[in-house]
Amino acid sequence: MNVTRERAAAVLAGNWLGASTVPSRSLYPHQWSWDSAFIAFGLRHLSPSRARRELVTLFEAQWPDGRVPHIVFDPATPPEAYFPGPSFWQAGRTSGLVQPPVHARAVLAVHETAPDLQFLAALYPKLVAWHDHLRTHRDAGGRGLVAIVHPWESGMDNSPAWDGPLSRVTPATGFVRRDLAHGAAGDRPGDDDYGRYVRLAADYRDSGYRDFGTFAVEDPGFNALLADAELALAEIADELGLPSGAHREAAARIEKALQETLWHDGFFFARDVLTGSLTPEYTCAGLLPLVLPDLAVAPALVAAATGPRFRLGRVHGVPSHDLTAPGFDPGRYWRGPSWSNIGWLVRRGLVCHGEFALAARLGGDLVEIAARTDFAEYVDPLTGAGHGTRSFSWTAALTVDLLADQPAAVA
Ligand code: 2M8
Repeated sequence: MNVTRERAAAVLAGNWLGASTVPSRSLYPHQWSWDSAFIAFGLRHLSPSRARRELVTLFEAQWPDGRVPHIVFDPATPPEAYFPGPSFWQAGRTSGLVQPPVHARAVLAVHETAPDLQFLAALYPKLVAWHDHLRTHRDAGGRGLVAIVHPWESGMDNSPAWDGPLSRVTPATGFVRRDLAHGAAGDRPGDDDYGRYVRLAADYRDSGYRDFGTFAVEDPGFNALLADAELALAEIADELGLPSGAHREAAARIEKALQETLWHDGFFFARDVLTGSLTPEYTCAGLLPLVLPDLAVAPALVAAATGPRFRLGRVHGVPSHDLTAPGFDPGRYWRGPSWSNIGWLVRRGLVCHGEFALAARLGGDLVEIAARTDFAEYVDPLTGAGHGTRSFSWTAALTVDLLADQPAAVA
């Protein structure tokens, strides 16, 4: 076995709790929704049964209304290990928010590596209920797009794209941040932003996890991943001999809405539903529609990715924020650093649109920086230096997946 693959496998083994994987033993000691999907993409090459278990465990925590919670708390982990924990959310053993719906694609990938129709048949109705939940409860703008109610739902917590909408929120006080015990303050969101996250989550909780409050945003990343997930669901339905047309139609509708309402002047922007305006920041979320094979504007989006704002192929990974923006910060969380899950998704998008050389370069670089930084949570796009926590699960898992797909990319 390749050395990098062995080290990545050891990270995943170390973060395995027995029925799911924590993103990090120190910073994130529970199960996270989209992390588990990315982790399954890697685990399928190491142990398909563990990959299936990872996803089944997550869906065992699905709410009766179809939502897949963004955190499933480990009862054996002390409450002070993570804030906000179960007593904050008051929702049993989960949080009440969601994260991007990358699960259908993960379920399909696990089945492709190790065919298991029983697994597909068990997960299919749960995935349908999950997507239905988003469609019926989250179309705040009436444009056929999902609105997120909290920055945590985007997975890109302190992205500059949320600064405008977040400025309406009064920061909460009187809580203790646990993340700073495990991460450098300069790598993490600032205190005011954190206070706003807590206030928004508390307000949403107090509404019974139902109402849109002061934050409702149509995120191009979340919606592109939902369209991609509908395409994956169509393939799952085909495998099971079930009708799949409705899933392809759903994907086409979301893609059309994305292009008609979030595409502006050569890029995809988020829309603040409360003001109706597009947020002006160029962030990596705007590149994620590349995963859609029929995307008409793909050539223009590839041009944006390789242009001065993201410099794909000439920096490490895919910067989370516009390199030319005054607020670009190469080491702070989602305000500049490159994350391996975004690089991995963009690489998939490049393959989809025939950009094979660029995809191979990006894939090789992602493997190399993951190995060199001990599977860092994120890296400085300009220097490749690691930031955030180390032995981070999705970085390890996606490295395993890249090595399986691109064996030449050996560090
Ligand atoms: C980060 O988010 C959590 C809150 O959900 C946090 O900062 O405590 C994000 O990077 C998110 O995308 C990720 O899923 C989570 C766990 O890795 O950490």
